[in-house]
Amino acid sequence: MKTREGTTPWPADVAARYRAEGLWQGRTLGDAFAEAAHVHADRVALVDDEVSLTYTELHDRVEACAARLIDLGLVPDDRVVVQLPNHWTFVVLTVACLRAGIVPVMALPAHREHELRHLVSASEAVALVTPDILRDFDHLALGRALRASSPTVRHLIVLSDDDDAPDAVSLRALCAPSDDSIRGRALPRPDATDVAVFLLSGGTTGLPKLIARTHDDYLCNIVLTSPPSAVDRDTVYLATLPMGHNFPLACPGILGTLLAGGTVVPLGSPRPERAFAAIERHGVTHTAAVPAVVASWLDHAGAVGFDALGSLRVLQVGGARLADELAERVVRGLPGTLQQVFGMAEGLINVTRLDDPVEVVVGTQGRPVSPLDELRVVDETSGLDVAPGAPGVLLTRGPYTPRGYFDAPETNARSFTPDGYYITGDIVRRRPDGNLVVEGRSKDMINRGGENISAEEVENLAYALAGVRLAAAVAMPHDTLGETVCLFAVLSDGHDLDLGAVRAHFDACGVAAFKRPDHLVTVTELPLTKVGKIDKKALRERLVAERSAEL
Ligand code: J2J
Repeated sequence: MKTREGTTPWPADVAARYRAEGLWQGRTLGDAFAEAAHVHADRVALVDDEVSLTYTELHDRVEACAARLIDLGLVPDDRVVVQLPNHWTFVVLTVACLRAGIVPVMALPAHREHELRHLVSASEAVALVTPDILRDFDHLALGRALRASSPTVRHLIVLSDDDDAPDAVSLRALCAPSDDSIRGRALPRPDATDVAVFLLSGGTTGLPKLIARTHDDYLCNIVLTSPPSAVDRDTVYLATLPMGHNFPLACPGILGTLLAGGTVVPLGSPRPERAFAAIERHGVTHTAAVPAVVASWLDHAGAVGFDALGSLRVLQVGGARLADELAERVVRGLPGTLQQVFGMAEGLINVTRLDDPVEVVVGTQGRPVSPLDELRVVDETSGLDVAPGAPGVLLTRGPYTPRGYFDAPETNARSFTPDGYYITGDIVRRRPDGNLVVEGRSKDMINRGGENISAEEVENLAYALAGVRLAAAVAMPHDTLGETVCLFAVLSDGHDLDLGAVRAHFDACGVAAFKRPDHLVTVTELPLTKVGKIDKKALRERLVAERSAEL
């Protein structure tokens, strides 16, 4: 299938307006990078423990990588599932794909067979890019198994220290400087309206949905998020969140930094010891984190002081609600300015501005980055707009919010209104100054330290366990992660179950480890709503009540 066939276009008059307003520039991300590389030629674009590349050098490797992908037989619009740790090769490969019109599908390092198999098949990927072994997990073996069983995957591309996998293509070799055989080769040129990248949704109903982002809309996303974070040629951006996630990739993140002439520093772990060392060593000015990571940085700074962070100018925090108390500690303690970011791979990005009063920065999740972002806050049941300032479900559409998930008509009927608003499932309050406060969620998800987990997916996996008659996964409040996964289960007579067995079962199913239940509560019955559905609200309230009883 061509990617275009699975996407829901913006209505022609709306698209024309975005073009007329200059939000859609008719430029591809690859061309935008090539222009930046020309302007910032000798400045350092990408640096880590292994390489330090100027814009000219990075551009050369990008062009070479694109040519080598074409030599492998890949053609524009081919999909490539990319599962890489934060590493310089991710940047070269991603920009090379953007340049040649090959579409990366951004998997996360935590994904396992269950998720990758789905991504490969939903995107009809022709290639899979993985590390060989990462954190004791053999990605190469899994890659081989996926290739063997997939009708579409032809190539396995592997990031490895020792290139001893004869049946796989070496990612390092793909990302090497150009040589005479490929230098100056003409490459295909995608159109700005083509799909540039597939991001993943948190997935309310099971496995992640694919979100097709066009060059026009994703460049718009980057261009709009850059000024509010003051990203410019002096920016040194540390990427510790998984680089294929929308937040570090393009809000403004890696791509925003590269288009501005700044320096990107990939780092494989957000652990405070490593992050602090990288910030000090590279003079990092900007970074993005989820609240749980920020909490660990604050704790670490409590022990070693804030000296290593002296260069930090902007700390973006998002992915999950930052508790006001934690926000205050950041504002008081950390050098630089806190920026709250309430964003989503589906589009809409809200940010607090760097010159906002402390009360806004601490107590809100910011406001949209574009005046053409349309927002409605509606009553969950009636779908009508709530009174100004009252909480309701956030709906949105705009120049960088696609009108549907890729090739998913049924989900789209549930997740989008007929007039094209994305139903975020987030419960927000809009203050008179336009800033949003995220109050909760109507979608059945658990946000575990910024990882969005579908309750339904956890329940489906639980039902495969012998003896589970009824299962309900709900969020359990947690101090640093915000929420963890609590599984309530009603067992059939004569059956027993403990948490260890549940977690072992999830591992055996090959699902990402963050989806494993953290708690198991076996019960004889589950509360039901009036229409007979499992009453998750009651279960959540029970967990909250039990927690406060413990305190
Ligand atoms: C509360 N909930 C939040 C916040 C996201 C920037 C930042 C984050 C994401 C992201 C992103 C939140 N407070 N500050 O793509 O570009 C929850 C909401 C939202 C969902 C989206 C970006 N920031 N959330 O987290 O697609 O529930 O994107 O709908 O992974 O995370 O998740 P995701």
